[in-house]
Amino acid sequence: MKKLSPLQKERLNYQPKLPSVLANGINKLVLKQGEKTQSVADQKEIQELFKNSYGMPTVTFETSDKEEKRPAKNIGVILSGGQAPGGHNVIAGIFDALKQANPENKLYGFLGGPSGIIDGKYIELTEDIINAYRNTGGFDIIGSGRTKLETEEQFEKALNVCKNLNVTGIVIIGGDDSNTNAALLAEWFLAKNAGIQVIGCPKTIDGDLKNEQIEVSFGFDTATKTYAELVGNIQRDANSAKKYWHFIKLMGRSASHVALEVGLQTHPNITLVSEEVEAKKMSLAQVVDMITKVVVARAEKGKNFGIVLVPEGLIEFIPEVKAMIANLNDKLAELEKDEAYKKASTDAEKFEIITKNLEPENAKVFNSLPAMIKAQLLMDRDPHGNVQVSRIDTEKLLIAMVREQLNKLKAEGKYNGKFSDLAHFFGYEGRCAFPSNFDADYCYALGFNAFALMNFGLTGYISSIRNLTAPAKDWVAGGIPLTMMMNMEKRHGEMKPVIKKALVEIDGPVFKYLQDHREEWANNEEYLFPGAIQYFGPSEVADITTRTLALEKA
Ligand code: FBP
Repeated sequence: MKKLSPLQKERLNYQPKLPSVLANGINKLVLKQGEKTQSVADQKEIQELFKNSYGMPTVTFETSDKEEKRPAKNIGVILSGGQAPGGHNVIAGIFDALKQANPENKLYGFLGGPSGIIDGKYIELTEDIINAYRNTGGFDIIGSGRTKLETEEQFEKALNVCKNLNVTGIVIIGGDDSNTNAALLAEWFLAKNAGIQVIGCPKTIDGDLKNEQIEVSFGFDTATKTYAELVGNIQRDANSAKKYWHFIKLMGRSASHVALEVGLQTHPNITLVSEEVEAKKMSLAQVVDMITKVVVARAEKGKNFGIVLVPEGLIEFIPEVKAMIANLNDKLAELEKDEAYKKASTDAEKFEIITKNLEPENAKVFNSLPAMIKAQLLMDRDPHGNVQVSRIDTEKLLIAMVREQLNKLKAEGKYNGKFSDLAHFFGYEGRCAFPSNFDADYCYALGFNAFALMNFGLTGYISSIRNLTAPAKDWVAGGIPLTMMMNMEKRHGEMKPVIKKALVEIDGPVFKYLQDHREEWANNEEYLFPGAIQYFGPSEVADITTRTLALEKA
């Protein structure tokens, strides 16, 4: 028997809350169809690519007095992409719903992400296994991976594995890219008349898989609370010692929801928001200027310390850098076959070849960056074609550029402060934390609901639990067609159907809150100290969700 920490033991006993409609019993559910749907953009192209699964209606559940037990079935589950707190509870929710529907039902977990279903690597998830993981963080119950499911060969293999196990339904728990995989697989199974359903679940700490019906992706609540605790602690330290400027990069590959939410929970001196930088077409120099002004203003008041939050994806949102990266992505794809590039053994040699291949204005931007950042930009893309921004030291780039600017100002007699910097990156620290009560409940409900969608024979849907600022009993359960969230985007140099990312809306209430307060936060020490996530105690401490959700739903 493995040793458990006291909190581990306590959390295993936590009973997640379900919306009343689901708590009444899986076999008492009735399915209500809503409006037929359209994709968010590029309707013609998406309809053409998803002939069998395009345009389906949204659905919600209600309860009836009659019970209806369906024949036994086997279901498979896949954890896909980056870890997010609550994944184990999604699986526990699926398992409990499935066993409640029919004790003969079986749940298989495909190991190591989507590759598990291709390679036929799986385990049967039993009561004992599930019980050891309830309300815990991490994805270690079955592991995760980033394999992109998109080729005919992969689909064929997945079909064979499912046939062998008599699996007639797969739940894919993932972010935008993984749910794009789910949509492609659902469509392919329909086209082949394979009789295998696919249901997605909205996961990602980044918080960018959301829309009217998907109010938040799971993990965002816990991850942002974890980072907010750390940022709060650093603020207290900075305000005590009064000698460091802390530049803190926060995870969130593309959208700045994480940085913005943490900013609202802690009130640091500066919170950068990538979407604002892009909307205002700011250059890197202008971003640096904005930070430098605050550093100088605070120094004039004798405050040589402060906190800057930097969203992980910032670099890709600075228009000049974004254009350069797009050009670089295309060129790197071509250079994969170039002998001279393949043979280049030093960074300097690679930079030279890249410089020759880029458009002149992009080459200029590329070469304006420090060698460390240039080398990081050349690292492998992830399987979905994304730059791995978690490995780019944007916070260090900003520190170096702010320092340079301050040195110039000092030489001109316009700055007389002291700039001692510290760089931090919080990302992996938050992805496997014990899920907050909100995430524990939300995830369990998402999983339970995913099985309910499957029990009604649906495919190509994502599990949707709404009305999340209300008590869990009043949450609304249903499903959204995956194609409704799709548009066409360039990936690996080709136009592909993908789920559209939800970026921070700079005319939305969350960003507006920051905008209304940032001057005050820049100049003063309005720091908030959220402290550690509380799992027990008063509901207004232990059960509250994010400022983002509260402001969006207000
Ligand atoms: P998902 O979109 O798969 O949820 O992952 C998001 C994320 O946590 C990003 O915030 C981060 O940039 C990335 O994963 C890191 O990826 P990896 O775990 O492969 O290093």
